[in-house]
Amino acid sequence: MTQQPLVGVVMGSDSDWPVMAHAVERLDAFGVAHEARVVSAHRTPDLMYRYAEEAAARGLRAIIAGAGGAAHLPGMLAAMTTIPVLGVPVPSRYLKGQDSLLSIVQMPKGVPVATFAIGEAGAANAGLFAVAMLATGDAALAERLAEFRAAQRERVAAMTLPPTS
Ligand code: RP5
Repeated sequence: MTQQPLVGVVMGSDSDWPVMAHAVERLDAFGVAHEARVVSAHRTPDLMYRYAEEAAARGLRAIIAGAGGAAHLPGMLAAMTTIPVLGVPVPSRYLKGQDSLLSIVQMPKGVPVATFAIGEAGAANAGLFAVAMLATGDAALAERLAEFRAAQRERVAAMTLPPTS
């Protein structure tokens, strides 16, 4: 996207991309300007610090942050900016993302992170949530969101099930 990004999608590693791409796909589908970057809380703490510090001045309105394991990226970003942070727990190898979920959702009071479901659904919903946030101040985007919901409703309403034997 060449437009000034409104949503930053960040993740702790390129191994998170197959999950986090689902957030980016939703932003793309709604034409929301965004950027996607690898920013690690523990491997590149200086980069993370700079990203959070510069986010507001660069015009970001929301940050979707995905991480797995001891997933402190969303919480650390939220600690350093007042831009809303949407946390996506990425499935981890041994604990299947339960660790990521608890790390992100259990923020002590004072610094919120909006936490989504583990994995692909969470990433997609974080993208949709960012769209919904921006749509509160953008009538055209709100209309596209309403159309998306209507299409989804119709698709589900038309679902049929195979007969039982
Ligand atoms: C976290 O560690 C990342 O968010 C990723 O989910 C996890 C594993 O990273 P890699 O070892 O695959 O780079 O920082």
